[in-house]
Amino acid sequence: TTNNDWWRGAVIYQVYPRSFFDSNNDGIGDLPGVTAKMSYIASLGVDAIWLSPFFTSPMKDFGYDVSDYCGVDPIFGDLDDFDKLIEAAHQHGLKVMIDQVLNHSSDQHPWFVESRSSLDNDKADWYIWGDANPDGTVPNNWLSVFGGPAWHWDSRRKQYYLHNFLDSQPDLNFHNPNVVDALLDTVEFWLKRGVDGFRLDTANYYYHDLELRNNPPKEEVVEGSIGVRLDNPYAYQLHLYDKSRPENIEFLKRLRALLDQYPNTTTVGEVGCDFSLDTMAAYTKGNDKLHMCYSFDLLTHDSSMTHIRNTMETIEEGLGDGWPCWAIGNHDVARVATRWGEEQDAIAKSKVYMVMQLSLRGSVCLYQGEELGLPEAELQFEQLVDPFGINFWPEFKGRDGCRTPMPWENQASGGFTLSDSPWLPMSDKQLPLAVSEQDNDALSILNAYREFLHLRKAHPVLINGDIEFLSHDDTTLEYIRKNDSEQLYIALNTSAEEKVIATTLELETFPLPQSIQSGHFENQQVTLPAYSVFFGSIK
Ligand code: TEU
Ligand code: CA
Repeated sequence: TTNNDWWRGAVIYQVYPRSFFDSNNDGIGDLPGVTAKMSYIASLGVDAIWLSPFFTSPMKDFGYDVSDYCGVDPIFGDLDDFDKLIEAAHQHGLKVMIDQVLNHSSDQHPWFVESRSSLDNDKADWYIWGDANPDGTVPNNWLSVFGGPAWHWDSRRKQYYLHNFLDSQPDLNFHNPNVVDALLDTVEFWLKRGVDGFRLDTANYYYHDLELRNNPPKEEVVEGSIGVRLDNPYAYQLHLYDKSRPENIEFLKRLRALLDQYPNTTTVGEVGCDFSLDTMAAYTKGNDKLHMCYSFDLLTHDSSMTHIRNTMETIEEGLGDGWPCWAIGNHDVARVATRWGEEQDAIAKSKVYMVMQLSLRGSVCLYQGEELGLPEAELQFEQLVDPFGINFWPEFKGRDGCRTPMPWENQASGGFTLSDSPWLPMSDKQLPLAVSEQDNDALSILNAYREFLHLRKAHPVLINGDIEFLSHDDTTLEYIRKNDSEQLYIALNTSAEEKVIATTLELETFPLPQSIQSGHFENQQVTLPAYSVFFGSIK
């Protein structure tokens, strides 16, 4: 790989700034807090940071509702703090990617304030306005991801506007070229400021069907298939018209042309839809649209190796010269140690998934706290702040449980803040896993991450090698990574039982760090104790 494609196989550490480190003790993490912890991030051995939104925002969706795309919200600091963050990151050899929420703005954004003010202002069609039916009902059957119809009545214009998310997050009208120009200007603003790339929020939502056709019902509804809940009617529609429209391809090409003027920059698009693997392929093939995408396919409740193998094989078939990126956790889903773990063995099991994620083919997004094996925080209804969770309680407890502050130290405030009231409480379940507790424990999951990330760098086959799957059952998986200089055999066991796999390969044990439970090879048999992995060099 040349410097230009550092992103192929990069490990991207996602920082949720509100919950990372609070530098001024107001209870909310901020940009100087991220800068203060830069050497910790660098100590992990990751390549880049993805910063969740820090832009000016009324915070109805905690920053995913932007009211000034070129400003820093005072809660997080100012532009000067941002410049310092970039500088510190670059000094540590880390790239910085920021989160662009282009699909929708806040309803407080001046563009929307103007758009809603009359039927004939300059920005009248910068958002998606639709007339009521003669009986006053909404224009069509489109639904909001966060519950209820995707249309909200505006009494001044006497029209509905479209919002795929909260009604305080109106969708921008990408069919209007002025909107696209204005958004690309904001992207360029940050490129000029020295960012190395973007995570693109809801990258497949940008265009809607101009005819406003109804979405058809979905034939088969699968639990958690795209991170959408079965308790939400949204899951029962096939989303053919409200998002994932073909016009998006041309927009992504324009976006890419802009990025190509700034060498060594990259994008990772978030893709959430019913045909996410095809969409990821369509968006990344040809190296003229997005660099990478991630989907919700590994953010679901299905942790079986059957599902993982199917996902990987499907993407490998469709992707061509495109490049995938995998996330097994983020700020939208229950923490992976709880979602895929069993209370007792969560850490041992998480280490196996860590090795899996870092040895499959593709780049990796690693969500803050995953390296600590943090379980989902348990919150009471009264403690919730996520509107999505509040809407769907108690079937769905929302996204606050994966967003509680990072435990830096094992004490009441978690070393996150000196304030008595952090914006979300510290989780008692997480404090024993604080950074300070794990730092000096050679066998901790934190050190396992560091050691394995180091090993990954030392063996580029794990980054750029081809992948070939051998056998699997629901809890074991074998595969080979292969490039011109190295061939590695990998076997994983995510079950609590010992597993034995027979092989005809001639293997030489490839030593793994002590922090990772390792299997062994003898008489053409790979023995995998509970929650272990085995690596062999193929002779
Ligand atoms: O998420 C998009 C998205 O599809 C999620 O709403 C997802 O379905 C849900 O969170 C699963 O639990 C992005 C951001 O990652 C999310 O934080 C924002 O709330 C959302 O867009 C709106 O900007
Ligand atoms: Ca603060």
